[in-house]
Amino acid sequence: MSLSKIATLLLSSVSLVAGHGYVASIEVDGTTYGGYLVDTYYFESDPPELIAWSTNATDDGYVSPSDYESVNIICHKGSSPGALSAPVAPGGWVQMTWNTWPTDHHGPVITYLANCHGSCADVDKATLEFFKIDAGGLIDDTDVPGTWATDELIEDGYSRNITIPSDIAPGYYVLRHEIIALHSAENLNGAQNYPQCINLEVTGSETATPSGTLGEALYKETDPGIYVDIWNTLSTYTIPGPSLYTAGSAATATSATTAAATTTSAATTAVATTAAAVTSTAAELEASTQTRVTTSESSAPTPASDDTSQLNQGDADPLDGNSAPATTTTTVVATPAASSESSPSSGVLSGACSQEDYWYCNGGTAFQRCVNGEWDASQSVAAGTVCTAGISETLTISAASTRRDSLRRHLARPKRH
Ligand SMILES: [Cu+2]
Repeated sequence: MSLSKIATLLLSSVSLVAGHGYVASIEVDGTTYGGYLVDTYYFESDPPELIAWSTNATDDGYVSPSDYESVNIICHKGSSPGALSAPVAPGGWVQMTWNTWPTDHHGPVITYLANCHGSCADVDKATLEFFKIDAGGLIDDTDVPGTWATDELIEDGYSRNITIPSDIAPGYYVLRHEIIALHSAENLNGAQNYPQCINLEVTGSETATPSGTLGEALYKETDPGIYVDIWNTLSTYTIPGPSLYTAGSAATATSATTAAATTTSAATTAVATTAAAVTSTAAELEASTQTRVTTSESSAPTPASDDTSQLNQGDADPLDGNSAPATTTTTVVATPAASSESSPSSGVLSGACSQEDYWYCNGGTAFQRCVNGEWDASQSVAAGTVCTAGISETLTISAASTRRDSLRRHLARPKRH
């Protein structure tokens, strides 16, 4: 063992209290693969060959926004490609499981693919062009700081399922999976990115070759989904990075007007999804492989009940204010193959519904009802009230928490790392 490694080992044992995480195992179309156990393998002279990329992030640390234009953001600090790759069919699935995740490190969970144009084992990571295939953001902001994709991940045993687009051309790809922790993101350069990469070999004979974005161009430190105060109520949250690629869509979904994308997973049924009812002018489509639904990149005015007049005391919040135009929301309803209802949390629903007379509360501020098999028009809740987000048999309306509440929470929150 080198002196530098010993020094790193000593340092890392000191900083273990940080208690972040890394992807410890990966399941691909039913086969389980080991992750790069950075706190072990980094210190071994002959670590195992893996599909996972190695890193030197032995402190379980993160990449800062100030590092977004460096190679560190691509697959974490000091990363090198995995020697192996896992075969996966178009429409197949990948489950990324973290060893742990701190409950207060709320934020989006995002996954990309990039074609290696040959083996990924010796690819130059700086040439990889990533397209987004899965993203979860703010699920429900009823109770600040809200329920986030990280909270879902923790609930699901520190894991997230990702569907490979069903039309992707065969070849070797890097899958870049990432948590962005936003608990300090009200500060410029306060977000924390935790990227993790693995190699896949997409099989089959499909033909789609979505265009992508270089890792060093994915984010900017002032992106609205990066520099954001989650300790205040958010009327919307913009998942960072380029638009989501969905099978059958153009590579750049931002120009789509109306599209109906249907993706059905092949052979496996465990996490097969059907994407339906895409109605959009712009933006982010996100569909997780479970019974999640999705938000959009649309902006909406701050709810009228949110009194900003007195309590906004210099508390910089880039999403505050009423200047953002309301735009059409994008909704992708991900439904398990076994059918049934999804549980949307944000975005206006349209089209068919299966649970007659059920209510859908959209982000606490608007509601719809399933009438004659279709979602009716969205209506706002009364000023000063909120509904409990999600689909349910009864619509629960309660008094809105005030700005003062969230400000107090903001000021009283514990010290964070
Ligand atoms: Cu931390």
